[in-house]
Amino acid sequence: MKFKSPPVNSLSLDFLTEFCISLEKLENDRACRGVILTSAVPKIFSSGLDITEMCGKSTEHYAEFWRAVQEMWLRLYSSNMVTVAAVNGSSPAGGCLIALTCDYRIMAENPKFSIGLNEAQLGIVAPFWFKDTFVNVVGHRVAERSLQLGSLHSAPEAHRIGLVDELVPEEKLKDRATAVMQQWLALPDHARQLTKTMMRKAVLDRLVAHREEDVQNFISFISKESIQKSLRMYMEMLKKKKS
Ligand code: CO8
Repeated sequence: MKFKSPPVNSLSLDFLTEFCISLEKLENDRACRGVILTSAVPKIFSSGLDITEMCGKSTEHYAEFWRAVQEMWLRLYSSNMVTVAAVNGSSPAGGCLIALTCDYRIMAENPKFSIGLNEAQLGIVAPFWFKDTFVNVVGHRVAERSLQLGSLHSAPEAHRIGLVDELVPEEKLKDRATAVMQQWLALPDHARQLTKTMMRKAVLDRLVAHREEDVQNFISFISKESIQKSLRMYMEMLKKKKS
């Protein structure tokens, strides 16, 4: 599956809705046992949640948007398919979450590409299920430091801390992702799927049990004037960086 929502593959409500529908179709297709996620936008895997969806909108909109973010994560983290992220560009915040949610991550070895949960840099806090997914990949200490600092790690550093499983030259990314997929698909589906469920169930169950509470937390947090101000300043900073 190739993300193609220029300029930066930000995760808007439309993007998330289409992503979930596409995933569901693949999930229900018995002939499809695995999916490689990558980007058709040069230099960017995904810029994370679309910040404009979280700025100056109604409470109803925030609720709908946040449910779509939850849905994306729940579907991907619990997928029966083998999921491989071929990270061919920068991947902050929600983009990093998509990669973390996969079974295996391969990143293009370009040191200019960065990946991480940088929410703290925006003055916002990564939700508990972002944090849980991160901890499950890199361990508690690395996650704690990286989350508090809102670190964006260069590709080599991401590999060093275990945030991505391997680095390959960009032109070899597709072939390597295909080879990894073949390796994972060589196992019997039922054994692999049950093992995946065993490893991920507690974290999945936690969001399922607190889903509505999590929506309300998001709404009250994002509606705060101080948070809105931080997000507006961040967007302005992105625009200024350009000029
Ligand atoms: N949302 C909306 N618009 C964005 C986003 C985004 N995430 N990222 C970039 N854009 C826009 C830019 O403002 C710019 O718009 P315009 O052309 O109108 O000026 C356009 O996309 C292109 O951006 P750049 O010029 O910056 O493109 P570059 O190729 O130079 O850089 C990057 C690409 C590296 C992706 C850079 O744009 C960047 O760092 N973006 C910000 C990424 C980021 O910090 N995302 C975090 C989003 S928050 C999130 O995912 C989790 C939130 C959890 C919520 C918890 C609340 C309780």
